[in-house]
Amino acid sequence: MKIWSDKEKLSREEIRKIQFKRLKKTLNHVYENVPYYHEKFTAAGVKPVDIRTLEDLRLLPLTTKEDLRQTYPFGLFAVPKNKIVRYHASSGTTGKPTVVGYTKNDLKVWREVIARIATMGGVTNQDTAQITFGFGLFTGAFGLQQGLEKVGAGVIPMSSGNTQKQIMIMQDFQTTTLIGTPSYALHLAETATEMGIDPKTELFLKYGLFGGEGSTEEMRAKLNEAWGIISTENYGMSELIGPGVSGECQAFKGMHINEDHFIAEIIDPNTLEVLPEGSVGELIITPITKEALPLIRYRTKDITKLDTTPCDCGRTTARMAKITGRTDDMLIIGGVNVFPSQIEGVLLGIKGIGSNYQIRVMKKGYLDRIEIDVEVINQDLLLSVTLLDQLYKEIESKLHTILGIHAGIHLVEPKSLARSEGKAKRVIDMRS
Ligand code: DLL
Repeated sequence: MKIWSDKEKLSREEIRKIQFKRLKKTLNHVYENVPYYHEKFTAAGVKPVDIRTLEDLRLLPLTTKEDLRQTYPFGLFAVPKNKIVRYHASSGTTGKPTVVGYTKNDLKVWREVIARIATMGGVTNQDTAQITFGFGLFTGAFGLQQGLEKVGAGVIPMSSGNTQKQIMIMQDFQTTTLIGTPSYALHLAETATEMGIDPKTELFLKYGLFGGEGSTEEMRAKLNEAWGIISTENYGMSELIGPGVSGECQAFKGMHINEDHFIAEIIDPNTLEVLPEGSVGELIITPITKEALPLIRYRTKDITKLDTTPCDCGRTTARMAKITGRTDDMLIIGGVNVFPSQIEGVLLGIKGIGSNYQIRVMKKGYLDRIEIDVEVINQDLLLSVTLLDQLYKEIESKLHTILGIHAGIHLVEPKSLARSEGKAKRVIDMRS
């Protein structure tokens, strides 16, 4: 099986050497060019010169989404705006998104790390890859597109939705590689069957590259069976690059981290102490080649563990295990990140509804669905179809603007939702 880059086969010592050199460069870059980091380092009593070994990284303060929120939109950018050639964004915890930027070189790095992941998944220039992630501010689609093209695959930028058309194109273009979330891939297989097309024998898929949301081994087995494919998983995050942080090879022993571009640590999310290899904890990532937005020790909030033992595939890079959960309350709805605080922000800004609400997350077939019960303030409103419809539409469209997804809204009688006696349990996730 081909390995895209020699950088994936370096000795552990060589990897650490490269990481340290690039880390030092990145630290100097942010210290000199991002006043926010300069102050943050000063407050922590540390300067780039104090970092003398790779292990000294832990002396540096962690970065969180809150830091990005406070400096919205461009406060953590380390280059002037005229060096930015691309913007993307992901969900913030409130109404404003988290904005990320890329220089020309950042895009080059992005293409490279995706090319590696695509190769791990089996993709070559013989393949036709259909991207079902949404093209737009989300990093998933554009990120994968460029790297797949670098490998030489023929990309079909289908974007999200239009499920029946996706199947038609898969059939007519003889798509061999499916790119998307695992839940949408299952939905697609089901839809093909409903259309009277056997996904295994009447379509041409060989590979699935899935990511953007968690999945289980059971789900992989279902996907492989339904499509007759080899599926691999990949992981990433907008703040760090988008997809491309890590990807799975066909030894299926975890996702290889592109360690010449990212340093990974695992911390205890409560004490914030760095944990030894193999421990389960929160993943912290420091990108070490990013020019536009080099975040230092970014708290991903994702729970996993690391393994640097040799892999059967011949790559020497550390592998991260499947994400088993998050340390915050972020929900992932069909690959879209949703914070309950975003929903609350919208609801509390709408006249005519109370402050009590309940969010329910469920599966409809293989797809995620979010339903929100909201109390109206005035009982009489429930008697007027016109007013009710207006209110419903207002809530629906404001939530769609902020979340980027459609939620099912149920307007209910005043004081009909259960009141909590302690911490309000606003979210019921019925998916697991
Ligand atoms: O989801 C980037 C991406 C796109 C990765 C497409 C892979 C494929 P964000 O929208 O910023 O970026 O969401 C990042 O999604 O912190 C995880 O909680 C979750 N996530 C991403 N990949 C996986 C995965 C993209 N393979 C957040 N398993 C992350 C579990 C994942 N969770």
